[in-house]
Amino acid sequence: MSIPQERRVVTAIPGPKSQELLARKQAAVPSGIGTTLPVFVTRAGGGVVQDADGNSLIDFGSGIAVTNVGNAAPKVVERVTRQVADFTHTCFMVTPYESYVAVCEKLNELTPGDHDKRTFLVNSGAEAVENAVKVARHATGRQAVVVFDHGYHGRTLLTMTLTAKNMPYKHRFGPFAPEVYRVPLAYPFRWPTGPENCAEEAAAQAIDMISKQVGAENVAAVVIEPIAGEGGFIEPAKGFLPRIAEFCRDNGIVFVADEVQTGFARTGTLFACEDEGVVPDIIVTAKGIAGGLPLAAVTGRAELMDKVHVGGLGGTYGGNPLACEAALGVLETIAEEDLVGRARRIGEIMLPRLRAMKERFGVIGDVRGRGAMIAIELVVPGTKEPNPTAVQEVVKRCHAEGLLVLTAGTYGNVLRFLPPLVIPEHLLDEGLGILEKAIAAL
Ligand code: PLZ
Repeated sequence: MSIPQERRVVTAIPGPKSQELLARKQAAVPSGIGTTLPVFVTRAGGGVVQDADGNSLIDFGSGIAVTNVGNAAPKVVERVTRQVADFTHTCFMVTPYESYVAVCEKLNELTPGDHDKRTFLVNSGAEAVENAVKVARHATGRQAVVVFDHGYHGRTLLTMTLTAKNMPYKHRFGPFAPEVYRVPLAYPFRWPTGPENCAEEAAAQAIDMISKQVGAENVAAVVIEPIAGEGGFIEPAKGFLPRIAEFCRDNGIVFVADEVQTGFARTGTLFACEDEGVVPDIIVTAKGIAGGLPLAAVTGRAELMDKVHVGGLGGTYGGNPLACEAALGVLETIAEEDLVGRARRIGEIMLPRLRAMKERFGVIGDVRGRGAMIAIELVVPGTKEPNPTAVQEVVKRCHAEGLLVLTAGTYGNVLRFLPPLVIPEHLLDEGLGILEKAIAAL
């Protein structure tokens, strides 16, 4: 790896050069575009991000679960470089090219289920979720869409409506799209009657609400993240997802898995649905698909996808040739470097360390996640009261020490860890040490 795999903090974070750039940002970019950690990046790779002041930070974020194969992964660079010299765009709907088809073939093969599938490509996770809903509505002739508490699906009008949390995603951005209904999610840590009853009770409540308030026969799609991402890395209690999928099957409802954040080896399986053997009718992917080039995909049962009339789906840039080459490079890298195994290994290192910290620190209420999608939920010690202030404190200390961590959660009280799957173990270890010190200092 050409970038030294080491943490190096040589200035305050952010340093003077980053501060200068930050001032320019503030004058040129609206404040609605927030910044988690205001260091300006010059290079990144493996497990580190380098900034304009010569600092090298340990990356526990992967650009929000995108650079699973690492930044500028060799296979991605090689393919994209070749492609950029050959041609940069034709529009696949005008004159097609092979790489688009190759990505779709790969996704049809690799996503859960051995049924006949079709895939089409778009630019972002939100666009892919919107398109999944379009296909489900068209194919079923129904309109209602059911989503879950704590869900996140994007920032466009429809996907913002599908998203659960008001602040910052929906506040003053209404009116919202019609025919969207929200039901409870099996959130084990916060289930009123305890985690052991969570799956069954949450599924029963969700199904009861759908049946009574909407009518199953009016529902086009149920859209769910197999692990809620922005909502706080909530892994639904085991049994919940299969029960909801079964209900969908019994009632002709399209079960849509939003694997935008969980996909591409992140959780220790290629897709998170595989954990409980759930086979979605449509699976939506983005983020990790192309190492950071803008690409997203909708993969679904051929008989649903092929119902839509010619010209009913598409977009100017969807499946851009550079992004498709990147995706092929990503899929090769995942297979050749066994990144599914690497994700599991990361979980095996992180979870015991974090569970030991939970024993030491009452502020850690819950440790959860799978593979390299791990989180801790901070509470007021001795209670389950969300503790977003403690999260902010810990994040500040981690950033100052050169560890890039992200937050999440409906209550803003979750620290989430999404290292690139290629992160060297010594950096993982060092990062956990910094985190532990930051929590101890509370
Ligand atoms: N579905 C499950 O996680 C994007 C959002 C960052 P786009 N999550 C990161 C932010 O604050 O905007 C996401 C997701 C799930 C859909 C999306 C949307 O994907 O590529 O950001 O549109």
